[in-house]
Amino acid sequence: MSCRRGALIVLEGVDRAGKTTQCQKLVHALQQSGRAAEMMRFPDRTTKIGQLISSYLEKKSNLEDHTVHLLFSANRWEMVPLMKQKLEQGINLVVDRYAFSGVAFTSAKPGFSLEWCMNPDIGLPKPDLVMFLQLNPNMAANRGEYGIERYETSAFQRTVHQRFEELMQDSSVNWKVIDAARTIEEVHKDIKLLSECIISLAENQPVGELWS
Ligand code: Z5A
Repeated sequence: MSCRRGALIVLEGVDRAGKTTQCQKLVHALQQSGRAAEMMRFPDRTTKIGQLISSYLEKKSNLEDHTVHLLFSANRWEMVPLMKQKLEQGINLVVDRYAFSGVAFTSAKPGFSLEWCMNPDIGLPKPDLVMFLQLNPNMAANRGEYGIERYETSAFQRTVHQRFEELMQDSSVNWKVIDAARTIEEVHKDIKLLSECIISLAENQPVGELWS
């Protein structure tokens, strides 16, 4: 395989931080500059596992907490062959939420340690860059009411935010914190710059394994 690999770029952040907006803008900008880029999102609600998760999030069904955590992880693992294939083809993948959301959300529930939550995702393709869109709860509230899906309450989201802060202490992951309280264009400019740098750095290196 002679072509340079694509970079795996992840956007994480609290509810309404602008992850989806920024993923879409980044993919568009990279494509406009002549780079191959595609967006993925987790959960991927299109697969059979994703449909179980979607029904749970929409509160149409209940699942035991360990079980749903493992389903979120399985939903990432089922996409790994496709992710690896695309990266090898030189396609840059821009991913809306990844294992970090998985750990932050489940470990915000009583009785779950970060360590237990990280275990099923050990060995996933390691992101070359994880950008955390930082937004305080008051600013998030100004972007509209919380939705009706599970987890969409301010108390739970505050605990999720603390778990993300703990995850960001891990220097084995290339975290960058982005001030998401600015305009969409200002945030995009930073994200694009960081992404262009990491694409150049990643192209000659093998894809790593997360948390291993
Ligand atoms: N979850 C889990 O438990 N375990 C896992 O392993 C994974 C996920 C992967 C589904 O998430 C839920 O699954 C999620 C985590 C959990 N639960 N919660 N909460 P989802 O990805 O399907 O949906 P979402 O993550 O809830 O979307 P979001 O966080 O609400 O939104 P966002 O992507 O961060 O923001 P947005 O859609 O781009 O923008 C939100 C609004 O703000 C919109 O009106 C924009 O126009 C506006 N916006 C965006 N940027 C700006 C700026 N800069 N200024 C002003 N307004 C802005």
